[in-house]
Amino acid sequence: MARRIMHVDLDAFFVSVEQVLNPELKGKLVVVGGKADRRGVVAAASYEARKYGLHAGMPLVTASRLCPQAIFIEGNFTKYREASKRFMAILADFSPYLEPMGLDEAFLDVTGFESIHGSIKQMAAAMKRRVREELGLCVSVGIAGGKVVAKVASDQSKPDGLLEVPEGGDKAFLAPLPVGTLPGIGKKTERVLTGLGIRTIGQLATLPISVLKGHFGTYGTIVHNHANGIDDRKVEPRGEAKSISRETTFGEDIREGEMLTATLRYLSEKVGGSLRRQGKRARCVSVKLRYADFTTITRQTTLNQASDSDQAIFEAGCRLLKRELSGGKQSVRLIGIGVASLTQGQQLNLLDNGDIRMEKLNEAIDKIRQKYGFTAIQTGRTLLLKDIFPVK
Ligand code: TTP
Ligand code: MG
Repeated sequence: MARRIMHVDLDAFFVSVEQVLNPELKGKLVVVGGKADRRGVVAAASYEARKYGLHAGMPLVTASRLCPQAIFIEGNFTKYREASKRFMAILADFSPYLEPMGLDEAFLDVTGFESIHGSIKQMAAAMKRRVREELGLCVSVGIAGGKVVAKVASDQSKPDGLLEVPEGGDKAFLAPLPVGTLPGIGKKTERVLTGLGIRTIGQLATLPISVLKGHFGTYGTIVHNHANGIDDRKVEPRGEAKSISRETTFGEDIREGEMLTATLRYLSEKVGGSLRRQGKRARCVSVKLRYADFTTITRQTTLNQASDSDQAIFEAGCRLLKRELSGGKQSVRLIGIGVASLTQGQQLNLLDNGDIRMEKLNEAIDKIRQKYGFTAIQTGRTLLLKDIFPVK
C-alpha cells in the first residue's frame, strides 16, 4: 500500500494563542516578539500583518516602521507550551504514528486510515474541526507520499488550508514551485541555484547528482531526492528517551552570568540524577538558551568519555555557556541543559581516583535526595538559587 503522510502546522501559532485568550485581537494586525521600541525580532505575525511585509525574524523596529498601527505583544512561552500540549493530544487521537516537530507542527503516518474516516481528506477535515472547536486554533494540513512533500503541501495551503497531493503525484506537484519552497533550501542555496539558472524545483530535479554534490557536498543527494519527490524517511513516534534534558524559564529575563551558571548547575544535577536512575551515561552535552526576543540557540559538545556525573555535565555545559555569552548582548529568558548519545551501564575505561571519588559522592547525594528531596543537598553554586527554587 502506498504511504500517506500528513503534515500539520498551526497558523500564526503564537499570535493565534494570544487571540484566543484575548478575542479583541482577532482579525487585527498583531505581532508577538516584544514591544515595538525593543531590540529583538518578530516571533510571529498575524496574516493581516503579513500583508504589510511583516514576517518572523524581522527586527521589531523594521516591523513597526512598516506597520506602525500593529499591536505588539511580549508573548508568553508557558501559554504556547500549554496550547501545544493540547494540540498534540488531539493529533494523537487520530494516529499513534505521530512525530511532533517543535511546538506547532507534526507529521502523522496515516497509511490505511481512510477505512476509518472515509478518506484521508475527511480525516484531515475532522482533525481541523476538532482543533478549531477545542482550541480555537486554525491548522493547515498537507497530505502526500512522503514527509517533504507533505510539508510543502501544508505550507502552500496556508492559512486554514487542506491540500492533498494525489498518490504518485509528488514530483509533479513540486515541479512548478520556486526552489525556495523546498525545505532545506535557504536564501544562500537559492542564490547559488539562481546562479546556475535554476528557478523551479522541476529544474532542480533534472540536475545530475554530481553537480549538486559539487555545490552542496553530501547534502546534494538529499536535495536531488527531495526535488524529485523522493523521501522515504519514516514518521518516528517518540520512543525510549534518546536524550534527557531539563530547562527553566526565568520569571524575568536574566543578564548576570553568575545566576545563569548557578541555574545551569542546578539543572545539571537534575539531568545527572536522571541519568543515574536510568543506569545510563552520556557522551554529548548541549546547552539551550532562549533570549529575550525568543531567539533560541543550542550549542553542543562531546565528552572525552561517557559520563553520568553532575560535575562533568556541568563543566561541559559551563564551557558552552561561557563561549556563548562572551559575545552576549541580550538577556536570557530560558536556560536548559541536555545530554544525548546515551549508553547503558558502566564505562569500560579505568577510572582514576578522582573519578571514583566523584562517583561515590554522587551516589551518596542521590541517596540523600531520594530520602529527603532534591533540595536537601545544595552544592555551593545552587545556594544562590534558594530564593527561586523553594527548599522542601
Ligand atoms: P511557524 O509555524 O514557522 O510560524 P507560524 O505558526 O507563526 O505561522 P505559519 O502560519 O506560517 O505556520 O512557527 C511556529 C511558532 O514558532 C511561531 O508562531 C512563533 C515561533 N517562531 C519564533 O519564535 N521565531 C521564528 O523565527 C519562527 C519562524 C517561529
Ligand atoms: Mg505554524
